[in-house]
Amino acid sequence: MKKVINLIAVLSLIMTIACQNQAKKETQEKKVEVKIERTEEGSKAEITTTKWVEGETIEEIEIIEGTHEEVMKKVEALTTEDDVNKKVVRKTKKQLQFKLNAKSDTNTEGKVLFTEEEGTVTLNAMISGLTEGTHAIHIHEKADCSSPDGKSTGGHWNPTFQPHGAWGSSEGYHRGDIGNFEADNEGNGEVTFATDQWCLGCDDETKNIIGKAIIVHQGADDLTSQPSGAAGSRISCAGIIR
Ligand SMILES: [Cu+2]
Ligand SMILES: [Zn+2]
Repeated sequence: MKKVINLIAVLSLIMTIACQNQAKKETQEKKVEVKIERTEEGSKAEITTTKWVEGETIEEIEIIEGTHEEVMKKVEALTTEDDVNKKVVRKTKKQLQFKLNAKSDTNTEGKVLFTEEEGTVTLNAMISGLTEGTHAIHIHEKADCSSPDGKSTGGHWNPTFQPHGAWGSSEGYHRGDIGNFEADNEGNGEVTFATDQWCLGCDDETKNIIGKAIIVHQGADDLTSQPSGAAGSRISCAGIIR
């Protein structure tokens, strides 16, 4: 099938509208991108609208097909107002970011970013003030970082009642068993971890990580000791809350 013939114009119209919602006092930002392609039958426009509302990214893709004149008319209308007949593909991206706070008399701090897109949650953590070498990172069961030793977060988050272990192990593992990462000789470490076994605020309590905590440990997780891998003291903590 020779459907898409030639790309005649990629017109990128970026509008950043910062408007204050009076009632809720939240700042909304919006970006609109328009891509126009000429096909055998006429033209096709893809309009991507990205909005940032209270830390959540919402992406909407609208596809308009028809004769070139029709498409251009609708694109024009769309970039001014929303009411035209169109196919809407809704794609939602959620993002939540937290600060990791030092615990157990350390200076271990950092940032944690969770992104949920198309059923996958990606964790990205940047951690500083570590001792060089291997450290464990887990999700613990309560978003309560109030105690100086981080123990107020409880044990490992384990909604499926499995033994502690290496992520993906056939012998079982906790849904909070992220594992280990390395810190360099300047005390910095980075963690990237993605899974479809978590969600940000869905109804499945075996997947929902909202209300839980991220804990970084002084030592390495041996991936076998019960109930938590003998990873030592809890040196940094962040509650996963909205
Ligand atoms: Cu832990
Ligand atoms: Zn565990």
